[in-house]
Amino acid sequence: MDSTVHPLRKFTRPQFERTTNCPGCGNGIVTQAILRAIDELNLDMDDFVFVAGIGCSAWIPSPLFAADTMHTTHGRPIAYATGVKLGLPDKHVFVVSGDGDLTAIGGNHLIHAARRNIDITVVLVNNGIYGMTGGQTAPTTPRGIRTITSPMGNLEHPFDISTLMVASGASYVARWTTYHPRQMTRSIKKAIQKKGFSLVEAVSQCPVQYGRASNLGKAVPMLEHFKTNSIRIEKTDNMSSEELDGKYVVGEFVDLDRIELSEEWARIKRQTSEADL
Ligand SMILES: Cc1ncc(C[n+]2csc(CCOP(=O)(O)OP(=O)(O)O)c2C)c(N)n1
Ligand code: SF4
Ligand SMILES: [Mg+2]
Repeated sequence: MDSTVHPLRKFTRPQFERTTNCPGCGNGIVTQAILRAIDELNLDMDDFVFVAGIGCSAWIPSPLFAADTMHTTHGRPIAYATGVKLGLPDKHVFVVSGDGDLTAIGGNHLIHAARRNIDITVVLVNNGIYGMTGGQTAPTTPRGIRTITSPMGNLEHPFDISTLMVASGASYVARWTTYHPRQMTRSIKKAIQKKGFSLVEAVSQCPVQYGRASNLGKAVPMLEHFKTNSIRIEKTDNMSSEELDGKYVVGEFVDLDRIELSEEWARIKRQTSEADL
């Protein structure tokens, strides 16, 4: 093999030589974590359907990945993915989209997909902002952070997405930052293999919008910020909310087995067709 060719290049469409990401964007690290997970599991891209919404992170699979991809509407990738999974239950249905897409306009789709426990894998890129539209406050923007729509600092509390997903009924939930690419890859592998709704929250840097408005700066200081402020979930048991303020709690939040929707759907269809005979 030509050593100048990136080992994950085989998973991307040959006509695309560049991604749409700005230099230093965490989306590149998340892209590699997803493709490495597929590579390490020895899975075929033809077994996947990737579904994206609208936003910078939604460009991760579409049109780059050499697979069936759907670039859908803002806030609706989970709804499209639900239809794909029920129609094509043998496919790995994989949603990649942003925090704004999946927890603001698409928030209800997300919690109800977790409640239904449909076998979809979600990688939710949480950069704490609406990156693509110029850096507006999102439901994930930390308190006090300046954005173009909160120039005096955000007054609102952000969602804790991973905890929200556990409470909604997801079967597998993990959170890592882009400072943890190996752990993120391992969790994506588990999420793909899990029969049920699984979500990996990828806390990621947007140096262009988030970094600029909040004065956190460029990619490297943002990665250092993730490194310094991350804490493993196992160590948080006796910590107060004040001690956890500003920290990124990382690790596996849940890993369990529950009745899954597409299998139940297939069972009912079988019963109905047997009753018709
Ligand atoms: C119905 C609808 N509302 C609003 C928009 C504008 N819009 C496009 S992307 C986006 C936010 C994207 O933020 P996020 O999902 O966090 O992705 P990021 O760009 O940060 O990766 C918005 C508000 C749209 N395209 N469609
Ligand atoms: S605007 Fe931010 S999230 Fe979007 S590609 Fe650029 S750095 Fe990444
Ligand atoms: Mg975002």
